[in-house]
Amino acid sequence: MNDMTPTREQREAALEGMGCKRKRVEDIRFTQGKGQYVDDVKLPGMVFGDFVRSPYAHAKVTKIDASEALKLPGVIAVLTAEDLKGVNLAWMPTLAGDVQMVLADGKVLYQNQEVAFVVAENRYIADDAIQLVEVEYEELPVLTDPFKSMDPDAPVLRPDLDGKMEGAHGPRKHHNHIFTWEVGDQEETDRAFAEADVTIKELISYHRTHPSPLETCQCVASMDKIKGELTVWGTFQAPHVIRTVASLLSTIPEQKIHVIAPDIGGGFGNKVGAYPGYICAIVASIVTGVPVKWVEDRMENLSTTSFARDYHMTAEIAAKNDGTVTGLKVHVLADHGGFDACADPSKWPAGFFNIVTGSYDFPAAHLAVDGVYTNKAPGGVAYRCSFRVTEAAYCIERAMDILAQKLDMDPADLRMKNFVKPEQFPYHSALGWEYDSGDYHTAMQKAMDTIGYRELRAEQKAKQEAFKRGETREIMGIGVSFFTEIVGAGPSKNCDILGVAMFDSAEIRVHPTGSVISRMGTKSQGQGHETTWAQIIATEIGIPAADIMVEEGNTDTAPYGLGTYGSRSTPVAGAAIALASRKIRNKAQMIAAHMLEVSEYDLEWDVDGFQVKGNPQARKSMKEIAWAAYHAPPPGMEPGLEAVSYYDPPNMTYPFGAYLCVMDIDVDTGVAKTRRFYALDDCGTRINPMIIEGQVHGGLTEAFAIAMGQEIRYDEMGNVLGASFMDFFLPTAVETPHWETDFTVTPSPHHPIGAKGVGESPNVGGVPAFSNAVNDAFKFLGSTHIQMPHDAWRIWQAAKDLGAHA
Ligand code: MCN
Ligand code: CUM
Repeated sequence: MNDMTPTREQREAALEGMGCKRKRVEDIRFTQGKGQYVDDVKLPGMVFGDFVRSPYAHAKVTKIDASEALKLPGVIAVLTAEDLKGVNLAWMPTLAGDVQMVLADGKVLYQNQEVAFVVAENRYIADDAIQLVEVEYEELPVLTDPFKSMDPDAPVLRPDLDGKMEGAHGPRKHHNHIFTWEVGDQEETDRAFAEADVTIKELISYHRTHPSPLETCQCVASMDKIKGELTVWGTFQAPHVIRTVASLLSTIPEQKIHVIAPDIGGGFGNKVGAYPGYICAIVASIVTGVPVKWVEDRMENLSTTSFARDYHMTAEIAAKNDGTVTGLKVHVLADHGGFDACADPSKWPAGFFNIVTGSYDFPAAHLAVDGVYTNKAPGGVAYRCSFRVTEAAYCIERAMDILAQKLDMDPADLRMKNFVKPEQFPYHSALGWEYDSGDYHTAMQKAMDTIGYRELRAEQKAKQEAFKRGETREIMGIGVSFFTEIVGAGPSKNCDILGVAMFDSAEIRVHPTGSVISRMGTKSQGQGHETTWAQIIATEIGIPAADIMVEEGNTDTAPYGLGTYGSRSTPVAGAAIALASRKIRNKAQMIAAHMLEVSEYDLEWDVDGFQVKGNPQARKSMKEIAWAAYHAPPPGMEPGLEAVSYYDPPNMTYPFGAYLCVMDIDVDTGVAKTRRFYALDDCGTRINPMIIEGQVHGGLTEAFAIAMGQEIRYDEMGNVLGASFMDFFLPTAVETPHWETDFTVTPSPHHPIGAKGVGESPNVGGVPAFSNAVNDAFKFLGSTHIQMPHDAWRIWQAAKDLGAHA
């Protein structure tokens, strides 16, 4: 070996494979303003569509007169539900088994609902024309409180469902009832409660909020009438699904529909579903024969496209005096708005909410969820939610704190006592899941040691005494949160979208010179797939990540996939990428054997090539093998070096984490300052630690926003409050606390590289950490539960109600 031959370590480092803090390759264009987003798509002859929207939350639409609007120069068409009826598109199916109006058909169900679609030469003319469309409404009684949805005299929101007492998820109890979903053993749970030493019960509400991505939802539809082909560029988290849905609805054959999701400026679950804007742009392009662009503004985005949460959870825990939990009962009232349009691919109407037993070994549990209609925008599954895991984690983490308080136990100690133990994995939960792997005690202990938990508790105690003596007006809270996530939708037994099983895919082609193009069925919206997918391939086939191009989002070139949401990309597509790579490596091994004139069984893999066992000098690098695959493959073998893999995961993955928040609160102003926030995440094998850290920083910032102020509220008239950045709390660097991140690694036993998802974990674990910190601060004054969001006004009010103000 001469001095110039790189060492094994140098060869490994050159790959920038798994475990490397590789810099994000996509950021080269993003940080220079060179991303190509939907609004950058500009086609010859392109026109613009925009909506006439309802000012009322509940009203009959008695008349729509577009004649004045049509007289405005530059206005091309005005579509209403009557026009859409001609193509059977006035209503569309939702991903939750309901139907939804595309344009108001006889009535409106929430403020800003789409009433008519104006198509004009430019945005400004469209906007002017909207003012000229005359719509007559007849107001109806408004229902915004989900607790009143099933009152006997509650207004009928959905006359289209009149008399239908069977919904997509079983029997309906009332005209505003959508479903009841029950899981677990009620009898056994009742018995646990009857025999309990201690029980707690609390209504824990998770308010309505919105993911509010930087880029709103938008699309450009272009129908080529000569070829009979439709091309749609859009902000789609699941482009292939949009193609299938578009084909089913339009009857255009699927091969003649080209769906392209270009760069996306954040999705956060807001861009999974299909919206009236997409349908109207497509229909308008078919009608007019020219490309039509639709771009939401901020208010439209916040008030009409998929909101998040609005879950009202009554949690009860049964326990022994020593703190051992024996039973969990949860009832959820779920506010789905005017249509059940949850972008939920699980087979259940409340997603994976049955992970609500959390990280604790509950021997018995029972869960019931009732979904109801209200005069609010539809949605509910978005915002780093893992399909209702955010709500479930908040519910159980708040409830465990309340139990600790009742037992006069430390909340961290209560958790430690009840954690599922390492030897119990794979663990079967009382509500039906099989947790793949975990080591909760180690993670929690590391978190407590790092932050100095016992010392902080001592400091808190001293502060409480000083407060009681009147020496300070500041109180201190320590928020403990330990979450178990469930991501990787999903095994076809658990999940599908309109009947399509939720596998994902990867196609990898190695070129003669040893560079690679690879395509996946997922679609990054900022998560960094172009960087991380190349790292998996680099490690698996020994070609440097810098020589591997990753492409997603074009349905013509990418293999069919179900898209990116539910932190599923790593658990599902990540596995497909590893398996496709291994197919390539297997073929490469045969080629190398031929080149080295040995049996393939005499070869072993070493970083970036194959070497003869016991004679490492006899080796062929992957680059050499790639050339040979095209130049001189073994006799009888097909030339080329490429592979495809479609992966249907055998189970979900179960990431977890321990989050601790230290907060100082001024009771006189209600201002809460986050002194420290420590987040330990375990997402199994880590592909790119820097990207994981970025995901955690982003998710924690969103969790902070949600817990501490962000909300989509409605008044009794159904006016949506908080639908602009004047009222909707979007934290900037000024408000955002400093994040301390940490990790443990417990690989998933069923995933080819042992990886679990991480994208949503910080929101799942973060919100309870903040809320528990606020609640922990006040509990010495006798409070058990203060509802979110914890903005300064509400904290001030809570302090006042507890008699803490002078
Ligand atoms: N990763 C890793 N090692 C792991 C797990 C993940 O290096 N063990 C990396 C992945 O390779 C990927 C990123 O972390 O680059 C996130 O991976 P994963 O957890 O699989 O999640 P997805 O890629 O499926 O992303 C979806 C998730 C969801 S559901 C929401 S909502 C959310 C989130 O990602 N939306 C985001 N993070 C976001 N980040 C940005 N910038 N923009 C969004 O819209
Ligand atoms: Cu639930 S928000 Mo993400 O799944 O796109």
